Amino acid sequence: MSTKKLYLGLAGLVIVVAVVVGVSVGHSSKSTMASQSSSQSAVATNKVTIQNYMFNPMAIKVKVGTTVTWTNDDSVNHTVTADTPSADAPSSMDIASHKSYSFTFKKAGTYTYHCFPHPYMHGTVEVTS
Ligand SMILES: [Cu+2]
Repeated sequence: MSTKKLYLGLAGLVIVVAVVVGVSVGHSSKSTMASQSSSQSAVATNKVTIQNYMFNPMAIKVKVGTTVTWTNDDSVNHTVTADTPSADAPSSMDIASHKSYSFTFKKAGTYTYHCFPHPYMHGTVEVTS
């Protein structure tokens, strides 16, 4: 029996294991990075700026009873219109350039909203008790 052959076989096995482990480690670290960049967490603030046809920050979180103010920094009118209209959700008239709109959230929940003239503009307010 040749010990040289046995060693060669073991070396080959070690290489195969190393490659498999290396690939799976590389994979998992990549997928972790992808999930981190895709999950956008809500910002704790009560001020939203409307600029370049976007709500900034797009997602905010506040406590029940907080008044949130949206300020329009664009030259065109925008609105803050709840996706699901209710007395507990924001619904502004046109917010003119450099004007603002405020709404007090009295009930916990996740409120998604958009801009009426520009339905591709989206925002979210997470209200917690
Ligand atoms: Cu708009």
